[in-house]
Amino acid sequence: METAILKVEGMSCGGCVKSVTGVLGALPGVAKADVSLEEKCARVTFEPGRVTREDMRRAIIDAGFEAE
Ligand SMILES: [Cu+2]
Repeated sequence: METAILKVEGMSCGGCVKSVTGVLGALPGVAKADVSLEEKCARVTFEPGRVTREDMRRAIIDAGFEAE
């Protein structure tokens, strides 16, 4: 397992945090996603080879937020 930390912009409440946590958690290969509204970031534990940072970034953007 590896951990990736992505910056997430555009979250304004607990509902946004739930959305981002949900889309990340739904990606195959993601074991765990911790999303912080205060820190504007997502800390993702994942299986390298099954999912990439770019997949995570894309999922966050598709959910309507900004990610890098
Ligand atoms: Cu919200």
